[in-house]
Amino acid sequence: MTAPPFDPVRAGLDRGLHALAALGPDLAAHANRIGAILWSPPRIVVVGRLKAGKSTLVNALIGAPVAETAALEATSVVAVYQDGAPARAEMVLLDGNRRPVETVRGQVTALPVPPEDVAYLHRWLPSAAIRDYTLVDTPGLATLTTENEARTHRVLIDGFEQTRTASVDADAAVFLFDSTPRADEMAFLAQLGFTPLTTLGVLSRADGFGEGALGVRNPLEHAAEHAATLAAQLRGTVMTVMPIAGLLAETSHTGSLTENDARALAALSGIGAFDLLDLLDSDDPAPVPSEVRGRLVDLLGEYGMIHGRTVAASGAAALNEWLVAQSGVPALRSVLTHHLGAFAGVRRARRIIGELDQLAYTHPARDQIRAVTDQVRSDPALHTVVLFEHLEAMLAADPASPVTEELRQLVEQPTATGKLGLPPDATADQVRVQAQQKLAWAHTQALSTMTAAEDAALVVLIRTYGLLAR
Ligand SMILES: Nc1nc2c(ncn2[C@@H]2O[C@H](COP(=O)(O)OP(=O)(O)O)[C@@H](O)[C@H]2O)c(=O)[nH]1
Ligand SMILES: [Mg+2]
Repeated sequence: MTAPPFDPVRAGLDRGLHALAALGPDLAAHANRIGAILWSPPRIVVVGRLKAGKSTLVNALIGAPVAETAALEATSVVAVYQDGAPARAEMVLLDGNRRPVETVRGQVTALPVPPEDVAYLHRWLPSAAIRDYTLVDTPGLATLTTENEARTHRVLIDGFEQTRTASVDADAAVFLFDSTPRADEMAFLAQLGFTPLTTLGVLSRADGFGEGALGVRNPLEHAAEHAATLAAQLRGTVMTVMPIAGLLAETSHTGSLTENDARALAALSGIGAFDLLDLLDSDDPAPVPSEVRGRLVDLLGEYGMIHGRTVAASGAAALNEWLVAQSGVPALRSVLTHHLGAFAGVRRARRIIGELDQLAYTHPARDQIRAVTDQVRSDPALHTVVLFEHLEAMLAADPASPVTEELRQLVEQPTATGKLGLPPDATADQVRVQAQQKLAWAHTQALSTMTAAEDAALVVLIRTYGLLAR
């Protein structure tokens, strides 16, 4: 394994774990267990109802057709995709035991035990695309199969609290919906217990949005507009909403498109859009055979076929590039790495501090363990993690409190100006004045708090504004 880049948060936690290990042999074992969480990449879970396009998007992000999109048995099981060689798969049973699973050309075709006995499928693939975060594909929710919903629920929620061994321990979620999310989807998301900073909304199947490929409006533009409206509406639940055409990304990122496909598509130029779609339903062999047309629809969808024809004349590479640009996936990748993935890392660090707290509750050496957790919490490198911890507590206790919003801004914004809600070009003086005002505000708030969480959060806010005021 290559050494991960230096990360001050990890370094701070690692120091804490070393201090814990030095307290005694059994605590060294605990330090090792907790250290395993520290050194594995954060996990991002992809959720949404059946057929929302989750597996298609997972394939596109990984760059290989590994997640099942057909109605195979494996579709009904949670699957964890982690960077690693050699490519292999294990199933994790409900009791936490693991068993190897055979793969055929990268696909799991059958499970040796009934899916209801499987907590999740753990797959390793050598892929740089999933080096910074592990992706978790889930079966749909609230659909035809209540079975599937129960399974997703069990691994993601029940698994958190009860069976740690069988849990997939997700740190962030990508939530897919193809129109406005329904009440049951929002309720499910709330149960998962992520913060808006660790939840990304995806308006999926954007190429078919609204009236679809034949509508008056361009579906991708229409979807982008709707995504912006949803992002504002769902601000309390998601960091943002991005319009994505996963199918176009899957086709272009997995190398499925051939020069023959591009030639066949170009041969369909000059036909009106309505006539082209009529042609797809007919068995007329001209101008390209119907099975070729079928393949093109599977690869490109209706929008991709209608609008990709002109580009296709320039060949498969040009068409591929066009698909990537239309899909919205490059922007999604960037948000996954720099925002959602980063906050998932913060959440993971918070979980490690939580593990140390838990140990202090249950272990006889509680005072010494407390000293270690106090040390970790006061490390300046972990300040954002501590703010995040209070943000989580405030979201549970009183999401509408202005303290919650302040915490969110402090965690979400990387710069001092952003943390204080100032424009990026604000001067040092303006930063100081604003920090002092916020400090005064926090002191006033502290006189009349509504919850214990707010009490605790204000102590940290006051410290933070004090630091920013200097
Ligand atoms: N046109 C179009 N079809 C899509 C898109 N994403 C997924 N699909 C299709 O929708 C169906 C369900 O997708 P899948 O990824 O299996 O959904 P899941 O149940 O959420 O995993 C498949 O037939 C996909 O080809 C998209 O962005 N555009
Ligand atoms: Mg699926």
